[in-house]
Amino acid sequence: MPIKDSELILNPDGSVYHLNLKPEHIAKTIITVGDPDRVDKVTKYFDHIDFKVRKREFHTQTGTLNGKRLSVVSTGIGTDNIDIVLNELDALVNIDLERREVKPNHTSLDIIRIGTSGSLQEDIPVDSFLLSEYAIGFDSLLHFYDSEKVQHQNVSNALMTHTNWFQKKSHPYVVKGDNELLEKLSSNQTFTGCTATNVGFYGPQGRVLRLPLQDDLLNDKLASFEYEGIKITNLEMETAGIYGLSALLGHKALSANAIIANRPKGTFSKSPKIITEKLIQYALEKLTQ
Ligand code: R1P
Repeated sequence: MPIKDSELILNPDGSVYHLNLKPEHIAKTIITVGDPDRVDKVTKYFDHIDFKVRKREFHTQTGTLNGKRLSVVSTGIGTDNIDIVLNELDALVNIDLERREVKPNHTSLDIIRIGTSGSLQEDIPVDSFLLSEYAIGFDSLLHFYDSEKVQHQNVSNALMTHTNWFQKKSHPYVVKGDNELLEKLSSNQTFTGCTATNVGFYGPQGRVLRLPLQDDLLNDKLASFEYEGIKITNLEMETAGIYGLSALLGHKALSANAIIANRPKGTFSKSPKIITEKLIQYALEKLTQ
């Protein structure tokens, strides 16, 4: 049975609905960034750019660097956008868009997030690089999929006990990044950690401007959590969605974070653009070696 028009939505030119891409427009290695303007900051290092398109917060460029074909796609902020980006990228390689049928042979993408993040640990300073071995989603995205098999439930159970988790918040889900990509991007310049992905930037990440929080101590409890060597290192807004959907769809994913804030110390990088630029250079070098 072909996938219905209302489920797999295509634009009149045959491109996927939000990303505006056709299969030939993307590489097998995809770098995701949050900010649409960060796409140029990655592709300016390319030897050649052969495709560009932009719609809403989704800006894509594809080209080559050192003979490797790469696409850079902006996701905007949040795992709600990640649902769109991951499903549409997967459709481009694993669904025959004309016949509206899942292809018999699966294609796996390498998906590398280059993003910014705040450290929860005093000893992971601003202006450092952190690779996410695990991610914990405080959003509910993965629970809408048949996803128990990719979740590390023992870790989330321990976390809920440790934090005395407020049940009206979504049930945290724990997912893992890809080991090969982690090894490829690791060096003595990187920390490795477990990234907490949250549904907002202010209250959900413990920031108080005018509104009191349900739990003032949540960030401290996240920072002191430890389960079988897993410690929560940093907070951002996309990684758990990327890891969860990649695991379900059969893609390899890794999130690389430029640490621009240290929450326990209350400090913010003096040069967030520079450290993000350095992470872009670092990731491109590792990916094209
Ligand atoms: C919040 O300012 C945004 O910055 C972080 C968060 O995950 C969120 O998307 O990542 P990016 O710099 O990749 O957007």
